[in-house]
Amino acid sequence: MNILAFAGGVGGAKLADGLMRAVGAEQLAVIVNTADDFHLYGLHISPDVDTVMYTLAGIANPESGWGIDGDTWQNFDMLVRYGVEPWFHVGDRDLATHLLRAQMLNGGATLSEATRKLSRRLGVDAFILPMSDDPVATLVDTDQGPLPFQEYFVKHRWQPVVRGLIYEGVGEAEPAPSMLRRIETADTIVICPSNPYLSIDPILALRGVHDVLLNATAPIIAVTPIVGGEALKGPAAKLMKELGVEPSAVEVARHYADFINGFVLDQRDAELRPQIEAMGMGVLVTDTVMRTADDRARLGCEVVTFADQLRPEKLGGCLLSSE
Ligand code: FO1
Repeated sequence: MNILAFAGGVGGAKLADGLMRAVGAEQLAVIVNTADDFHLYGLHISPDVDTVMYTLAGIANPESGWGIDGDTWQNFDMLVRYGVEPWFHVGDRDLATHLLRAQMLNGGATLSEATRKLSRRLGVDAFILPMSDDPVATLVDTDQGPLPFQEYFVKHRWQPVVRGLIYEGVGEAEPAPSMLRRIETADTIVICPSNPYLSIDPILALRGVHDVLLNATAPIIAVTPIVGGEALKGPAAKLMKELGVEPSAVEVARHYADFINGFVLDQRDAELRPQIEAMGMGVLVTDTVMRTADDRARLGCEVVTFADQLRPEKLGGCLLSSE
């Protein structure tokens, strides 16, 4: 059983963790958005990659979902003392990741090589693959003018009204090594409950990815990031409204409809099932809200089992018992 997940920030990392618990780390590869990456103090910050890596290593901050549990902010205080007005919080432990990544990148390693080394050293056996080794940067066109992604998201707390999104560099960027082959050979592909526009679309926009998904033999399952018209975390619902799309699980399913075979809908939205089935895909209705590690594992297991029902020859997959 070989599971390939597409993920962005916190929601995606949680389901990736659930899939890892359900099938075992060796069976899981996670392709992670890097269009949120940026440079700060000369360091390459890769927030979504780190969120997935820390989550799978079991050291993510449980409250925020990003950063490291129990981290401290001495470097932040020192930056303030130097007269800097920092708006992006890099914890002291998190800083070690950025220092080592910078050392590896400056020594000629690619982002995917650096990620492999860092995640291995944190004891992560799942394969974490940044979507590209080339720079791609989301530029958010807002009512306050164009904003680099982290300025929109963190500095302005996603309050500016969004008019459009540009994934700068995506046309020239190569998908990460092994990514297209992994899509072709996966047994199951899972689009995690990440923001479709900010986290998943940059991956889909890379050359060849959409076509390979269209031709993939594996069942492709998307899990809703929208429940009851609201995002569980972050700006997905607000962004959808601002882009003229109704913030609803139906619209998320429609967004992916040309290449997915199955959609996981939250039980609070069960009445939307017929509308999604009418798009020609299978629907699993369940509790998609992941508060605890057990919730993640349960959802991971349900997604894997659902995928198995969508293929002609059953492979099984979930290692967890279903008591
Ligand atoms: N998100 C915030 O809202 N404020 C921060 O200061 C912040 C710092 C930060 C540092 C390292 C890291 O890996 C992630 C961090 N995030 C922070 C989260 C991150 O910027 C966003 O959640 C993602 O880019 C969106 O997926």
